[in-house]
Amino acid sequence: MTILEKIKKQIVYLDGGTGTLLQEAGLALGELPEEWNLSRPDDVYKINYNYFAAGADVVYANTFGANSLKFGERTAEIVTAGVSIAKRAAANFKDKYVALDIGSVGKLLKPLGPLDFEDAVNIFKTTVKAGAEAGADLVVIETMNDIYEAKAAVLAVKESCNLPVFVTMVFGEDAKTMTGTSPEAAVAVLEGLGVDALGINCSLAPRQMKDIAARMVACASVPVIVKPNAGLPEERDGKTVYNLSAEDFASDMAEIADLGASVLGGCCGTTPRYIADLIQKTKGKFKPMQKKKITAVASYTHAVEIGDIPVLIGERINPTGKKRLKQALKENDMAYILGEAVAQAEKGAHILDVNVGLPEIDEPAVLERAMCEIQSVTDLPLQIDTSDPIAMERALRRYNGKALVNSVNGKTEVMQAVFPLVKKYGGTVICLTLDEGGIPETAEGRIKIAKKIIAYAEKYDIDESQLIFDPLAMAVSADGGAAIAALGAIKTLTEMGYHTSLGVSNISFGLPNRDFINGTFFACALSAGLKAAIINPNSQEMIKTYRAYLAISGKDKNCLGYIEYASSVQAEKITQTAAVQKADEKQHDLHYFIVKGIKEEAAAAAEKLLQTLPPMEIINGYIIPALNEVGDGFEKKTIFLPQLLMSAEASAAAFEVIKTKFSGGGEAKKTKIVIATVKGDIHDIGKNIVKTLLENYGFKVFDMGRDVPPEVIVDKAIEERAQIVALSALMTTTVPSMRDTIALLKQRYLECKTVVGGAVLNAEYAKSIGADAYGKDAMETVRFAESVEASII
Ligand code: THG
Repeated sequence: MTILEKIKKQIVYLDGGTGTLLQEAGLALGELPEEWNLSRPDDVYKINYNYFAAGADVVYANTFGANSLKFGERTAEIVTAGVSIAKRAAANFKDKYVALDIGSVGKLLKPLGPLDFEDAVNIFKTTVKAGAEAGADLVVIETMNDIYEAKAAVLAVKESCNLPVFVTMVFGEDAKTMTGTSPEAAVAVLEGLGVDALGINCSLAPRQMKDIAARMVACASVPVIVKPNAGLPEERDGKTVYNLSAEDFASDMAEIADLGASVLGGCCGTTPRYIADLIQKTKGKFKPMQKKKITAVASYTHAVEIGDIPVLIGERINPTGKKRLKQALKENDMAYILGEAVAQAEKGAHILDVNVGLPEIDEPAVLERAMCEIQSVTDLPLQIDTSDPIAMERALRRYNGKALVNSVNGKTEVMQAVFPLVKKYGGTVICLTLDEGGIPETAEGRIKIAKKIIAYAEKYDIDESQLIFDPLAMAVSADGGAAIAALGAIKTLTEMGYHTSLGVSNISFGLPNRDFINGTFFACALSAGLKAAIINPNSQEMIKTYRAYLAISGKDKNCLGYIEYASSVQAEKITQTAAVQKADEKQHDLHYFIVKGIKEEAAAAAEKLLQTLPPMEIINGYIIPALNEVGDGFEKKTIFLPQLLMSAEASAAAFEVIKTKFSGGGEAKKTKIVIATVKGDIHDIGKNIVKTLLENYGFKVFDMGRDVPPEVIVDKAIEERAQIVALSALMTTTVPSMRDTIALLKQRYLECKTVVGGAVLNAEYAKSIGADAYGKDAMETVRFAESVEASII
């Protein structure tokens, strides 16, 4: 039986925490675990063997960190050795599988970090090719904090071999990944990419994974993987231990199996004993996954379902009839597009259409760039609107989410170009009901084309749940029957169980006061069953129609949405009459551009303010309040890490401009901070984020890099008379060296405060190793630094 057959028939058991066992076998601090594939193959073999013997069906080869960033030219050799060892262990049993194990490359992808998306794909490819050649049965991509990196890894697998691929992401207790991805978004993106099983691993105990697992089971069509830690970490006698016994772990896992997760194993701290107990307690609990037939798109943070509640797609990023946008596109002026994106999001759009098609521009390049930049200012899912398959592929490949694809139609040539892209990258597709014969005049003609498209999509293994039909609204000024035909088709398609979309504003081309027609047509279309409306969200006529429709159709419980909307409009009117000058929506200031993370505009706004205000007033009146607003949002979880960093960058851009006007110091904070990833740990993603943010808040930061010995950190703190030492560690194995650093600091420089952070830490643990504060995230570290700053003034 292949692993793909097996996961459809029974619970499949994975192994436990290989790292924990390597450590027990004597892996030294700072030593790369994958080195042992060459230097101590017998120890690795024993670990693999013991997990198989405990009953695991699948063992992860010791290749988690075997990538070319860490091993360079030796990568293939290390990977081959790791897979071969696991295969030798598997050969002692029947029906066992070896997984090539792939973890994060250890650097963040652009725009959050330094690594280009395609470079990440290539790094993963080197590992995948070696692992596939060495005979792995499947590939597991695990412990991913960033869905974008997971996407790069999946593409690398799909483009290098035909092996099955499983993906597990790391979620926090707030049910979000580090970059803010929800379980539903992760499922939409990963299933779109064609993974064979997906789920969650590391960071949490089984109990804390329950809700997340349930949410995944509710929307996934492929088996859900749950691979938790052996409880929460605690420090005992200088060692990290996890607080759940094998028995308790297994009992909690039984509840997770009852929820319907069916690929089970353990992560940090779970020895073969845990796997044996897990198997005992969950045997026979298998529940096959049902195909969910959910129609959804997703950004990197959240999924938007096309279904019961109609969704609004903002049409404004489209050069049709817009001189200003055409000019912006020709001049590569992204700021204007970003402004349109943010404005539509504020007006309540759920998805943004992105169309940059102009004859005189390089559409593939501009579309890719526009998609990437728009994602740095809004987390709404995007709709790729192009008829150029090359532009479509580039946008789909680089999009950090599952896109809405606008569009395919019934022309054979177009279906042959679009469907393979949708199959490869994932996407929900808008299908225009036109073909070689044009747009049929009648509703029946359009339905016929819809059926043809469904049959054709099936050939590419694209389920009809991934299709939305757009029967095309044409100008009613040119053809009096245009609206009737479109509405008839919407109604019939809805009755047949299909989702529909329309470019609503098409209807009014050539007429005066287009909003009047658009609003009424929109109401008719909603009433006929329209599920996705491409509209202008800046039009009050359209938004009011939408809000009113939801209320009168019973889709707005207790009319709460309507009341909120209608009273905000009322408030807007009052402000407008009271204020002497009419509120001009486009008149945004520096504060706004920092909050929204629009770098260029922030710099320009700072430049302008400098003509009338002294630098300090700009900093205190605009920059700091804006950063605080974003920081508060981050703490309340209304804003996520990517947006936080974009705002930090925008404030840095403004600060650069203002700096030039400073005569003397005085602006900077007094607190000096030495920051480092501790000895033995080479992960610096978290540390770099904290550093960026601290600097943007005006602190003087000395970055010591990663794998830094205690003496070096303490020497630097003393030399600079630093008030704070900030320490980062990602791995359980390196937390002890964090404690050593704190101990040495207390010995030699007692006045200095310490703040610690990292994936395996928590407040209690931080306290137990003697830290003054636990930086749960970057923002909390900033708050701590601010409290120290306040105490020295
Ligand atoms: N179906 C699908 N996609 C579509 C359409 C559709 N994409 C494009 C279009 N139709 C929907 N988008 C728009 C965008 C702009 C306008 C109409 C539909 C529009 N623009 C004004 C003009 O041309 O005069 C300019 C507006 C302004 O400057 O304020 O009307 O049907 N799947």
